[in-house]
Amino acid sequence: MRDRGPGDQVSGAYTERVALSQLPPPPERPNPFRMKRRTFLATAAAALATPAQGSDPVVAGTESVDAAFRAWLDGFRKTAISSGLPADLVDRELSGLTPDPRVRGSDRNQPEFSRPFSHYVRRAASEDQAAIGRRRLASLDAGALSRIESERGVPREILGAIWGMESGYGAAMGDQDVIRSMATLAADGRRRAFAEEELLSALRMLASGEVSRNQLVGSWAGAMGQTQFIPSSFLRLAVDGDGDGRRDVWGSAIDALASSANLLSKAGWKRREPWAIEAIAPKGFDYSVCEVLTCPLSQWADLGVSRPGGDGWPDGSVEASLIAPTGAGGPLFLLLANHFVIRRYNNAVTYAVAVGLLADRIAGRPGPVRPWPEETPLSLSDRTGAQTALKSQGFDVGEVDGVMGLKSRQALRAWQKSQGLVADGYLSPDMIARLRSAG
Ligand SMILES: [Ca+2]
Repeated sequence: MRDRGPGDQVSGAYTERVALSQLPPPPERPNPFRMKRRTFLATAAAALATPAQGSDPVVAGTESVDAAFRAWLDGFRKTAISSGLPADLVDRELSGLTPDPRVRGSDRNQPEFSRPFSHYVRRAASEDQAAIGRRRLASLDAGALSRIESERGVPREILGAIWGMESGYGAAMGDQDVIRSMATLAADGRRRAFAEEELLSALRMLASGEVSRNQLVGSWAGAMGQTQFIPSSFLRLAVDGDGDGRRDVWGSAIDALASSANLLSKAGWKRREPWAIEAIAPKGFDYSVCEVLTCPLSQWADLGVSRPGGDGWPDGSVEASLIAPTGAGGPLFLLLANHFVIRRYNNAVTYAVAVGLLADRIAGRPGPVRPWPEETPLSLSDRTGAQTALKSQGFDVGEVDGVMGLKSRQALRAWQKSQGLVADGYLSPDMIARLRSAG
């Protein structure tokens, strides 16, 4: 992960794990196998997810933070031992543990400016990145790669793209101690259930003897190795791809890619199906169906949606949903099931679209025919101002938090429709100005 997007950051085996991205700063994404089909980030800053739960942390001075950390640690120690972990191991790993301020910072960081969708995906899926991916894939054992593809059904370019997104093809796996990071997040309260589960899993990895203590390093969100698996995903889904009898997602790229293929395969990857098909909508098209309507390609055709160049659909019965991530003026994508499978890795549209586009490029397929529009980064106050204006006019945006999540995009589409505008749910400076003058 090194180049992650607009709102994601913790990605990786998150959704089945979590990995961290590097491009922008981190919001998050805990939550493994839950997939939200129609949630996607229209604007760059979106993926920030988990709202605060429990106590609002910090604020207080260091002493009370430490006291809160110690109190949590005492309770967790009992939980760990009663879950069956050996007391001597638990005591050895937890004694003397202190919170990691870097994790706190990462967890709370919300960028002032969102990174526009197209800026993110163009950088993540650049020709340079694709060239590195092709070279790195070519350096691996070709027989092992072919075996992974035939056993799991996931093509190597998808695995390569995830590898690139998650760790820069193994170059940046994260150097933060996973036990300390998870303890910090757990004590902090907002992601307690997630972090405690991952911490228990990390301790189980040690208890089993399968990994050594110094392998438990990764992103601030606990994602480890070349394809960034969180501990619970490692335990459930990591596999030995190179046949040496060990699941080494740190030192063996083949193990890491085989593990990712296993994750995707278990999440429902469909063999020989693309992640998306680029689409063109007719004049006067009602974009308010974006993100909310899932129907067969034949029905999209009935609505006037076509493919650039006039190509036919591969199979009209395949279900798809439409997104216009940069508005009606930019590329449109009919997302197929495999896009949502990629979202198990990191539940952010930006991330999954970047993986798809990078994979296409690694495989030598052309990118979108329609050019990306010029996009302007929006400030936090631009975004909260738009949400406030929508809310004051009676549109339900959810929380006014500067994150243009699905609810806010739906509200914007409804407002655009009420104004006779193209209802694409895309927040541009022009739309912000219209919202302000209307409010
Ligand atoms: Ca191995």
